[in-house]
Amino acid sequence: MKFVDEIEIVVTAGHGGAGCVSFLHEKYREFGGPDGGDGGRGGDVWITVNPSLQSLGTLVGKREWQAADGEAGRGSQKSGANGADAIIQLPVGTAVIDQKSGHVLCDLTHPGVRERIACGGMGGRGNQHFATSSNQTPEYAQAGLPGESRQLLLQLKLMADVGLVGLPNAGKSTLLAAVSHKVPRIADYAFTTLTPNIGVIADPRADSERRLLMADIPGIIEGASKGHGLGLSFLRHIERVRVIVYVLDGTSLEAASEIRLLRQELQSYSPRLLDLPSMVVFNKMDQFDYELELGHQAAKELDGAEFWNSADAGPGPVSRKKPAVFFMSAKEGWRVTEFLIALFELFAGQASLAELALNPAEADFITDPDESEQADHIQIRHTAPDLP
Ligand SMILES: Nc1nc2c(ncn2[C@@H]2O[C@H](COP(=O)(O)OP(=O)(O)OP(=O)(O)O)[C@@H](O)[C@H]2O)c(=O)[nH]1
Ligand SMILES: [Mg+2]
Repeated sequence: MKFVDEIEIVVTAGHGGAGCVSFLHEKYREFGGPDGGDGGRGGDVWITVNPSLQSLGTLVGKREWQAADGEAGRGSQKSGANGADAIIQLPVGTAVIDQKSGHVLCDLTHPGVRERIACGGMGGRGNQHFATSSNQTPEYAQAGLPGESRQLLLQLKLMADVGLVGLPNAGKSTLLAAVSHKVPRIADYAFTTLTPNIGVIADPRADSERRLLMADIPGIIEGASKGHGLGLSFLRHIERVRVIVYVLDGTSLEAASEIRLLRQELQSYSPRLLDLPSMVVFNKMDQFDYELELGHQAAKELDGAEFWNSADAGPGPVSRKKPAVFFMSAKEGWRVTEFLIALFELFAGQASLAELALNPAEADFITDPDESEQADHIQIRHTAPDLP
């Protein structure tokens, strides 16, 4: 199914049923008085999380959601039935925004959330309630009230523990493929990844059963925060991550300026992202004699970069500390295990989203129909040879 992360829908709760005007006519009780029953309540519209959904794609064919109207009341004091509720199932991570007010009505950040977003109208009262001493035969009953109606914007922000951030072609998707069962599209050109991929990664240490969700998003270019490239449409998918991994093409000699650019774009999108703990990966090291040529130079350049230096001034957020730097090859699997161990260390003592999700296997956000059959179990590959 196509990956859809934003959609507008209209929801309308049910109209309340009308109250009934009726009079009791029985043998020997010809004027038995008013007995019109009440109308039923209109159904409500609810939103719930379905953890097995990966995108808003299921809503593409259904933009209007309507709960059932309440039934009208009947004679003999019979109330009309309440209208059935409408229930909209959404993937975890969806924000529900009222288009008119701009308010976020609810943010479905964890499974189990259930929110009423449009209330059904009250049923009208039947004429049985309106008899008075001066009017014992009221020819009047209340009409039901209309249900609430709202125009909603649904925005999916993927839920992941770790976000891979890098320029196009740096090897983000290759890294995700190296550490998870996910097989994203990988190719030697920019913007291979057009929609985010999420994979489940496992702690490689034998005594650990920990899991994390890792998001691979499309490459970031200058101006992404203003919508350039694939821009805002995917930056939102790293808004909720708790650790950022900067992935660099290690064969480029521009490490510091690349990280500066990536951080600028993150900051313009949401400054909070720079306060997150991070790691740096120099990828594609199999193409380089990194110890001799690039490693020292790039690491030194990065080491001295001004954006880490504020950390040295004293205690501050973890993010301001210099991140661990890994020279690795995602393609060959070099240093991938060390990288993973360090990554899991950052989550020591705190539960990951993968662990909080009801079923981690279901948290595999499949974004491409060709990829949908690839992941039926969690598996980690760390069998490739390490750097000599
Ligand atoms: N030699 C070598 N090539 C790599 C490595 N990692 C990735 N590549 C190659 O680099 C190219 C880009 O890899 P991708 O994983 O598609 O890069 P990406 O960062 O996801 O790219 P976008 O999705 O376009 O942003 C592919 O041809 C990969 O085979 C590596 O460790 N070593
Ligand atoms: Mg990619």
